[in-house]
Amino acid sequence: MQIAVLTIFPEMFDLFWSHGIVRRAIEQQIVSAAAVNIRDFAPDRHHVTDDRPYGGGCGMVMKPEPLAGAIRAAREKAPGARTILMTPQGRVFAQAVAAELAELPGLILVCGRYEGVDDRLYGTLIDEELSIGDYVLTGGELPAMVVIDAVTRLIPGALGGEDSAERDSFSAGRLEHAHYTRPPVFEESEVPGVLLTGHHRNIERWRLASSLMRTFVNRPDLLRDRPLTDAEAAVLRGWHADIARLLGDDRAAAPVRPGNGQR
Ligand code: 9D3
Repeated sequence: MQIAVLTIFPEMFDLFWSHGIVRRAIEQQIVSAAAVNIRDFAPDRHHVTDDRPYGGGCGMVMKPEPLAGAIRAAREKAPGARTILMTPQGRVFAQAVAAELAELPGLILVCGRYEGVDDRLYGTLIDEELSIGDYVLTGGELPAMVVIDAVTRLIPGALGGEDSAERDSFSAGRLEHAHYTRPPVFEESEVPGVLLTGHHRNIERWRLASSLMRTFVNRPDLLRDRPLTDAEAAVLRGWHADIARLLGDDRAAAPVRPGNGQR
């Protein structure tokens, strides 16, 4: 995949390209990456990229000519690429969006700064707008890095030996189970015994329960939005029975007793 980022701060990407999985994907030519300076496409002598808003008001707007020039140049180098403007107004980025983008031959990510870009860029030069969530940043550079990071690791070969893409789909729709490594006791706190037994069937069961517990407590919305798997339902039924026993409700499960509150 060809990735071009259009920004007035291309240096922000120098460290990003040179570490971890993104670096390895570039070295292995699974992706090509370039940060292009929008200023280089400003037609005026001083390479100005912003101007005051028509109609008045505070803040500045990104001028259309440098952006249009940078986008056209990037499109010529990356035929078939999707041009995406990073903006708080965009569709909210999520794992499903990352998976969709990972299928494309190229991405041209345009980073806004100031109050935004001149609205006349929408339509022909921009295919889509993306936000990374509902909080206010100072520009599209960090969001572009977020998108590139999430997309790169989904491209076949980018994760090397790790079977992590597989595990993504195993745990899809749930938070990950707890992880532990040596030592077995750290500041009085022990690794759960089952993980030291080598009993893989029990370890799988424990991990499913750990994953389900974290999801149930921190992100119950993830469980509401899809049907439960049989394995998940079995774990929940186990907890349900344990809780019923603690409450002394287990023998009275069938009829609803009057006077025991709602439900
Ligand atoms: C809240 C009103 N605005 C500024 C006073 C509009 C505004 C313009 C530009 C707010 C933020 C920005 C800069 N942010 C981005 O370019 C951006 C962003 C973000 O701020 N949050 C989440 N995703 C993204 S993608 C690009």
